[in-house]
Amino acid sequence: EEELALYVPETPAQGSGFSHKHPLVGVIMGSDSDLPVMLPAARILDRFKIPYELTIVSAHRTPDRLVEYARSASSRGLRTIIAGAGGAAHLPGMVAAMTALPVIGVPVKGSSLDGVDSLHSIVQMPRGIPVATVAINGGMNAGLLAVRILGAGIPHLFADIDVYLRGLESEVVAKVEKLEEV
Ligand code: RP5
Repeated sequence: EEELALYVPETPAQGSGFSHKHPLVGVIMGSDSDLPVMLPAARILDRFKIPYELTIVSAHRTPDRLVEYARSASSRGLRTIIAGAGGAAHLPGMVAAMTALPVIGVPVKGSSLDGVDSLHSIVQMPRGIPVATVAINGGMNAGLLAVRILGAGIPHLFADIDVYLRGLESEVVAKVEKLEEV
């Protein structure tokens, strides 16, 4: 069982070159039932040694907590927020309305409408308030997008992303070579 209380990963910023130990990315979700979808985002941040925090903020069940979280995010040192929610998924959009930080929305697949409800709720933001929306259950890509947002201004992180991409390339090349042996 993963600990859901606000937490910093085991290996916060070691070797990453970040000068402070405060989280740079906020990973939030509407319910603990979203955790399986959001954990891949956290694992990506672990992999790139980016300090983050992970917690539950529900737009509907904890509206005051939502306001407090979003309003304090940038002054607490966060640089981007990943927000996942299912159903009538207002969390990412409401957070984006209350902070100037970039917000990445993760539509979580619910039981009745297969996540299309969540996708539409998150992606159809009104003019002026953008949310960068990833695929339904796209937690991993949300993590990678957060890394890219940070990496654009941090050369060694930018280089790490390139190494990651070369790794993906090598995996496919290895599979191609294996297929040629068949
Ligand atoms: C949303 O409602 C949450 O983000 C979750 O995806 C969905 C169901 O929540 P639970 O009833 O499982 O707590 O707010």
